[in-house]
Amino acid sequence: MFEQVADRIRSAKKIVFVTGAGISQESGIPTFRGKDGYWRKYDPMQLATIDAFYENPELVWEWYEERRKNILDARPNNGHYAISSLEKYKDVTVLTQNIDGLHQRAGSSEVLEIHGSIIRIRCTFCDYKDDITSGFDSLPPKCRCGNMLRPDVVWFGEPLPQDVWRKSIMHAQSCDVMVIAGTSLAVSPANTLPLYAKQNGAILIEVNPEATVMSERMDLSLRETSANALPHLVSICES
Ligand code: BV8
Ligand code: ZN
Repeated sequence: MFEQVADRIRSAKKIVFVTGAGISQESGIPTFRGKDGYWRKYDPMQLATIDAFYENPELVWEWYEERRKNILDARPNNGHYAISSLEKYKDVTVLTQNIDGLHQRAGSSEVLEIHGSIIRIRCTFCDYKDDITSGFDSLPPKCRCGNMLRPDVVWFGEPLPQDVWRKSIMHAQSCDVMVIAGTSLAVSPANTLPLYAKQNGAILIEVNPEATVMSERMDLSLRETSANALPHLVSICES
């Protein structure tokens, strides 16, 4: 099976990666639903929502500030670097659910952040948006227009940025191989991306130490961590 898939990877022109929290786990960033789950006291599903933000903006901001500091101390791992190194051989696009920016820090040049970025901020009222380059004197931070600022992430119940989602579907529908790495595929509509790829005849490869709800639809499941498995996929393209 692996050999068949290896041939398809070797001959692939366009490879799309769909990544989730698991690919950053080996950089020391906790996943959402794993045993090292995020915020011991709180359920991310209860915090990463617009209602939680307006109910208790300080608490939600504290959660994001703690995560942002942890992310800024983190380094990309071999899984991130393997994906960026593949750009030497293939047309590579990364569709990530992660908000940590580690793919870009590992050198990937085509990254779509379908759930936004923890290192970007935007106003809850006007169209102000900027990178976060330092801490805040008080939480929640305020915009110069006087309204609250929020992390530029997509919360549960919020639509994904339209242009990013439209481009993500276009990439999924035009790839030869889709590698789904480090995601439980529990969250929609991100979890529909493999279906778009499959519809277009792409080979689906899952990289995850555990099975997921879509494992039986995969052409190949590598039951390994992404930091171990992804460098092997690259070596196939190098051979
Ligand atoms: C939308 C940003 C429509 C914030 C995130 C019922 C009620 C209410 C809503 C819904 C519902 N049913 C469905 C929905 C929709 C909802 C949804 O899917 N809910 C799920 C949970 C049921 N989705 C939404 O709300 C989305 N919006 O649908 O809008 C709409 C349209 C028009 C108008 C209005 C609305 C928005 C979803 C985005 C939410 N934001 N993140 C933040 O991060 O703070 S989602 C969050 O979960 C992260 O982005 C995370 O990445 C993502 C998905 O999780 P995973 O990445 O997969 O992480 P997880 O921990 O689950 O899994 C890790 C995997 O890695 C595991 O499989 C593990 O085995 C593996 N792993 C572990 N270690 C490793 C590894 N793999 C490899 N190597 C390792 N070392
Ligand atoms: Zn404003």
